[in-house]
Amino acid sequence: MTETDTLTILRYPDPRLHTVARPVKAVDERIRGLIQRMLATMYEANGIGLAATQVDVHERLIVVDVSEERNQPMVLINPEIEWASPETRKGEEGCLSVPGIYDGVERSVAVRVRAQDGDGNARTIEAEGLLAVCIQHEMDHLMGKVFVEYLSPLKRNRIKTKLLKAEREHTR
Ligand code: GNR
Ligand code: NI
Repeated sequence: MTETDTLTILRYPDPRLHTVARPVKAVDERIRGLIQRMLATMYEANGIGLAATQVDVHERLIVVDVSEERNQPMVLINPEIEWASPETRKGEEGCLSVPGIYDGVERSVAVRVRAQDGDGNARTIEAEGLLAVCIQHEMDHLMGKVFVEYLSPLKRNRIKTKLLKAEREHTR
């Protein structure tokens, strides 16, 4: 068994994070390979989700695993929100593309999502709790939206400055 290569995760404020993804045309070998690399990248980074946008692939594909044991991978291709609960809750979020930053975001507490799985089969997912939050966070990425855009311009600018400085110091 050979290890799957991981991918580089784009970091805010990289402008490519604001690209709107296009639908996946066919769940073929290319997409299956991408799914495996995205899962390896998510697990290596200890994330609970990853959107293709974050690895500079602008197609509607996300992977998620909110299980404690990290053994319940979920693949959502061309996901669409069918229903979102009017009830919302503010919860602490982080993002692999915004390392070290955590802040509150208001989200629907439950969603029903229509998507294709890794075999190209249509399915409907009813999610609540952390899974619902994660799916909404990932679907925002596919629309070119990063969670810091829900924060005040002041907070967002502080985050931008902090990450650019960290990047400069790392590159030096
Ligand atoms: O790993 C992640 N944790 C997380 C925690 C609270 C709300 C959302 C997330 S998603 C994030 C991984 C990531 O950046 N996905 O895009
Ligand atoms: Ni994210």
